[in-house]
Amino acid sequence: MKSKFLLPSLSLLAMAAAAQRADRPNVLLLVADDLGYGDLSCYGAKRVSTPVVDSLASRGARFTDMHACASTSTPSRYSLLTGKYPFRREGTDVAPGDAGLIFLPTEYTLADLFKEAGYRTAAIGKWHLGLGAETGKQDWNGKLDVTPADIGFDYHYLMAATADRVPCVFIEQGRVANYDASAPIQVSYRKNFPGEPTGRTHPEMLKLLPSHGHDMSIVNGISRIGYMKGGGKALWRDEDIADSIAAHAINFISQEANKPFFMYLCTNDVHVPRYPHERFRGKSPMGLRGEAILQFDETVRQVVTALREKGLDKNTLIIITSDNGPVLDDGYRDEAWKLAGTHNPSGPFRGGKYSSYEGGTAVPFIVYWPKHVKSGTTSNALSSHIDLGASLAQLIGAKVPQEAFSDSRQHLKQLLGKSHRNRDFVVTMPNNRSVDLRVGRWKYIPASRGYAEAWQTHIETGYQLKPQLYDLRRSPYEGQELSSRYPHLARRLQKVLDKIVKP
Ligand code: NG6
Ligand code: CA
Repeated sequence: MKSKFLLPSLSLLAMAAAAQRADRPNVLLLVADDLGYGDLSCYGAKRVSTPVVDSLASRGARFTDMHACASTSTPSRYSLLTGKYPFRREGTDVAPGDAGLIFLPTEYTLADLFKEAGYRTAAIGKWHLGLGAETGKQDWNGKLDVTPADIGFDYHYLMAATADRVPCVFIEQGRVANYDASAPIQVSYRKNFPGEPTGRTHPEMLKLLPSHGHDMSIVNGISRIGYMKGGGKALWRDEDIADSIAAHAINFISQEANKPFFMYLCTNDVHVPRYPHERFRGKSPMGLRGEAILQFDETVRQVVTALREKGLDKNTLIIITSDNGPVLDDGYRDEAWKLAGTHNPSGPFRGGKYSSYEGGTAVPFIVYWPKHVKSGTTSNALSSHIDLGASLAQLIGAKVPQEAFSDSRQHLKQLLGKSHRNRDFVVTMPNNRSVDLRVGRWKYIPASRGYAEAWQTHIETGYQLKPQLYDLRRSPYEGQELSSRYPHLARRLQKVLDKIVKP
């Protein structure tokens, strides 16, 4: 009798679980590089128009107070994928192109989460999180010993670091894509290979000149950080990077369309060197940086069109964001600084990439999922990338190991724009590896060392030898420093921060 009673209810449970699984959305996490809060027309940009992203924003949710975890790529992306602050681990600084994988293979990532839940998972585009077991020891002519497969990604097609760092080749499933056996690859971050031209020795070979740094090996008429030799047909052409990333993303989406996917899709736009495809040339009054923003919008169009054509657009949760704040002169003479005109890539915020100020980590964040996110939502909730891990686990009903996503909190309602409640606090890490704090309207920047203004990039870092306190409700631009007016509050916020950093 008992078993008779149990059987149907078990199968009902199984059916319910299957129904829930069938309803689980694909997740497309699209991360731009150095795209500023003010760089999209849906965030107020006037000198550049991003109609595709704007349309997703207007049919979904647009966040106005979302923060990346750090103001540079490597630490920001490490935290996004692990739900752990970058200051918890050494070796999460901006990585050279020959860095070993910066994750421990045992570290739980968003890719692990989705893979264990039966999703197929992919990382495509800009990586900058290291490859191989050991820095400088990769075999670029064979198979890499440690790859994103070791942290949950079934498929990868990646730039090892950034477009301004060697090796200038894509890595697909642990091997150099389009490998050219006639031009074996050598990489060094210490010294040049005898007889190889560099930006310093052969500026006449360059189609884009460096403004600071970036004067080492020349690939495709652009000098980079680091030295490389060989590559032949495998070397990328900067003009084709965006299309190649989009094509590989679309190809992945198209395979096994009956199985849900998680894709971590990272554009090279709008990081330096900005050298978009010829079809964008002359299309922006802001020159190459403006064209890179147009190209970013075009990448989104290509991928969203593919989703629609496969009938996947309704049940794909699309998140569009950036890894850190913007910079105009990041090392090449692309005239971004001069041609920006009235365009403020940080929007209303002070500082930019590298900064402690809001401009360092305040990023665009758009969530589109017609089934569950109400069209036209604007969320002013104070939010952080750190919560994606716990929130997406909740979304797909997955149980994660206890130590997983340890700094991440479940804010699924906020993520879907159904609640506009602030996170209790948001912690961010600027380039000098100090730690800054937001609690509601208040921004607290502890005393830290470093240049107050980085003269090469013209960015105000906000690093000062005394603590700073700002009221963002009074002005989002951190203008009036209030720590001597509210000394108790400043001390209290320092204590909050101390507890988070050393729990
Ligand atoms: C800096 C580079 C800059 C950029 C940045 C990392 C120089 C002078 N500057 O060191 O061009 O590559 O690192 O950017 O080399 S990020 O967005 O990937 O973090
Ligand atoms: Ca970046």
